Amino acid sequence: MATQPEPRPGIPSLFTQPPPIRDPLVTETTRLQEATVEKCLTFLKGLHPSQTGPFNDTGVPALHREDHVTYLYESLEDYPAGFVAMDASRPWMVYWALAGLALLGEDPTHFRERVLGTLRPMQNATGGFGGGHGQTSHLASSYAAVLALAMVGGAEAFALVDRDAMWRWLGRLKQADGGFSVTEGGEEDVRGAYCASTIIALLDIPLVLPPDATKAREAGFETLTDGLAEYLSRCQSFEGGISGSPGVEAHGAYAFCALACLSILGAPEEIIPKHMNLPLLLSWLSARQYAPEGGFSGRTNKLVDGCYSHWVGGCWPLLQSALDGKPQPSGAPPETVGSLFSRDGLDRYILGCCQTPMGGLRDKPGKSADSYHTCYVLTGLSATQHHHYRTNASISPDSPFASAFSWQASPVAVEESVYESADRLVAFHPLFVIPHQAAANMRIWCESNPIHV
Ligand code: FPP
Ligand code: ZN
Ligand code: K
Repeated sequence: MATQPEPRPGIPSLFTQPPPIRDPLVTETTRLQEATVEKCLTFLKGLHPSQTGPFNDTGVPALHREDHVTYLYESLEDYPAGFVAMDASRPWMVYWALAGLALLGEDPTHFRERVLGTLRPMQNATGGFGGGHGQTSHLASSYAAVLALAMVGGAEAFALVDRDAMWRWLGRLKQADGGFSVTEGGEEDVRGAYCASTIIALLDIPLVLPPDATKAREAGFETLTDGLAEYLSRCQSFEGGISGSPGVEAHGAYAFCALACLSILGAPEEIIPKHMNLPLLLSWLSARQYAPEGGFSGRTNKLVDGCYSHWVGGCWPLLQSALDGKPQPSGAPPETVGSLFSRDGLDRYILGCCQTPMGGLRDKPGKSADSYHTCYVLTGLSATQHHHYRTNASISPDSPFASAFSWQASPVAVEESVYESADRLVAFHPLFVIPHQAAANMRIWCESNPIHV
């Protein structure tokens, strides 16, 4: 029998051995799970030939910062013909690259001219941005476009958005059940709710319903946000997780959309327990983190994936804030319930299993890097490196979004972490998923340049 090579020193046995309890019923699902664990274990133990290190004394490889920076710059260049399907996601490509670069400490404002030139033709006169020039407006591409504009910053970027047309378009997307469809005549789900509320909050879009918000008016609503929290509440499933729309399977990506949307609409400690069964949600969300992998899955009986480092990982600061309660009058971080997930486990999965040898980050070992995973794996790493909390000092104290603009971050001590100080990333706003200052600058500029409706 071949002897198993020893893991690198400093790694707790939780991350070097298969789980002690296994499902006795063997199915395609359990076989895939076991194969994934085996693959991840080699990387977690630091033994895969592609892992060049350096490894620290907790057995964790360094973040290959320069390689990831190069990968993301390259992601904004030309693509071969096989990438034609990405032509409907061009604002996303811009957002993922800029967000990833910002997390890594690069300055996204250098891209201002290029981003303005790229996004300008994608805006439609009837409101919103399409995925490319000549394409129908979609809430997801509009969300990505608005976040990219916030990151490059400056009056010209903020003024590029036709906010009057955006307001009217959002009114036409608002549905009779309180939610938003993602495009006119298209499907309605919690992505729509989150993308719409992000756009409304960052661009200071008037809340009053526009004249042609027919469905919302007929339902008796008066504002774009009426009935939205109640709609999200109906998306909590029997498992305690949150689904894309009422009655279907809970998924981590939708959980983030719903919890971030609620936390835009109100203070987490009030609005989340009011509209969600918190104990059930905590139980489902806790079950998303796996051992030994350390990463998160998106749903029950599925595999870990690096992008859930953000979609699931990003739920934790919001739930922590809900449990911590009202912000301190002093502006100091609150007494906290503490970490609700294993930061070390997630850091080990990200740094050990998600870095690709040529730069860029991935879903899991065996998969290729792409800019979507690079962005959201890094967002998750940044989230583990910071305590996110709210203060009474909102940059928009008198607006309905006072709470959303009151978040602060303080670094988690590197001595208490499995990564090194050189691996530290920039803190992101936990609701808008861009740098804090980028969100603040866009909101402040829009407040001082209101649209009159
Ligand atoms: C399942 O894919 C994934 C989903 C049902 C949701 C995907 C949505 C997002 C990632 C983000 C949406 C958010 C915004 C803001 C647009 P799968 O079956 O391939 O993956 P799984 O096995 O991990 O569930
Ligand atoms: Zn993924
Ligand atoms: K450390």
